[in-house]
Amino acid sequence: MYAQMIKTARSGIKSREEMSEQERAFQDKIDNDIKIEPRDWMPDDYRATLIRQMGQHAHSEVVGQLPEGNWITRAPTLERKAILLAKVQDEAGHGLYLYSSAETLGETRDELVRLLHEGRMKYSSIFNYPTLNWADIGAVGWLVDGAAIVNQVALQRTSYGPYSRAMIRICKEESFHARQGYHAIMQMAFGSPEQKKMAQDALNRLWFPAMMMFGPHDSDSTHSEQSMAWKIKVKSNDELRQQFVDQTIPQIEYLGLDLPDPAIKWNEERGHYDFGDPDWDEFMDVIRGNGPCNVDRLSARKKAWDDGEWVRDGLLAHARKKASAKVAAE
Ligand code: FAQ
Repeated sequence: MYAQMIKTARSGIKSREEMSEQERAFQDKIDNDIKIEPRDWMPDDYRATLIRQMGQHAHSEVVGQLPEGNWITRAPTLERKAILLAKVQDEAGHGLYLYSSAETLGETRDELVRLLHEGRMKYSSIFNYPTLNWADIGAVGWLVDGAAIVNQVALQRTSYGPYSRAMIRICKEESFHARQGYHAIMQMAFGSPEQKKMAQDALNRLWFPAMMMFGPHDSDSTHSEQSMAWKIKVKSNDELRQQFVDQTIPQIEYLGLDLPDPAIKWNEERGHYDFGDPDWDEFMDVIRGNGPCNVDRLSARKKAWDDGEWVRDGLLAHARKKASAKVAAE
């Protein structure tokens, strides 16, 4: 369904006068912060935008397991292994909440997965960067989950009920993820000179990719204007990026690490940190499929999907058998 919907041309934001009565009633609900629920009427583009964003978000959670999962067997202590295992498992759960929420819009999980595997749906750019060593795992928890939380706390107030409720649940788990990451990086930053060097290197490499997670500048964002009018997004890409920078700089200073960007400077007038731009050409390249790990990530997901077919078939056969036994007994 989504594949057909995205083919329909976007008509831009309609003024109140251009809206039909049904569209005006819908916009009034949004403006009054009344959640939209699955059985409510909604414009086709609202539905398609949500399926796109929630589907991409779900894919990000699932693909996001790969860079960290890669380190479960090599975690430095049993405690770190148990923490990482729990975190990676949580990410799978987040993917499931989000696929289920997207299903309430009439799209199946199988279809979303198919579109991902065919390269027709995206997932977060950040997961196309490698995790080279243990410091990267700390930095992923600290910076990547940290950035994800900034975005997801705002999304708790999104206008679509099932998405908003999924976000509330996910945010509770994400804050454990960020804390465990910061704790891991703290141990390295306060550890031996070699460990501190690794922490610095991880920060330097992951800083700009983490900044890219918020998407292009508002002026270059395709969907922001309409998504904000519909309160699918409640804060803009640039607002969220600034919030992330402001909360993370004092954390870097506490660790005693060098700032990863020479342009970072407190701006008294704005009451915010100034900072430099990520390389947007690199961002575009990564989301077009040409990042350092895109090919590996997609092939790992396709393999997992294919290898799991017998499990899905078995579960379906069992569910069908149970359902027909129930019908026979009635
Ligand atoms: N990566 O018009 P906009 C996590 C695309 S969860 C890839 O501004 P929008 C947890 C965008 O899709 C991380 N593509 O788009 C975890 C659009 O292309 P399209 C995921 C990106 O949707 C931690 C085009 O660029 N979080 O990390 C990216 O209004 C650790 C134009 O952009 C979410 O998905 C990007 N970074 O705003 C898991 C949160 N940015 O679709 C495991 C929900 C933009 O037209 C381990 N999503 N694009 O072909 C959102 O809030 C929004 O979708 C944005 C983008 C803010 C990401």
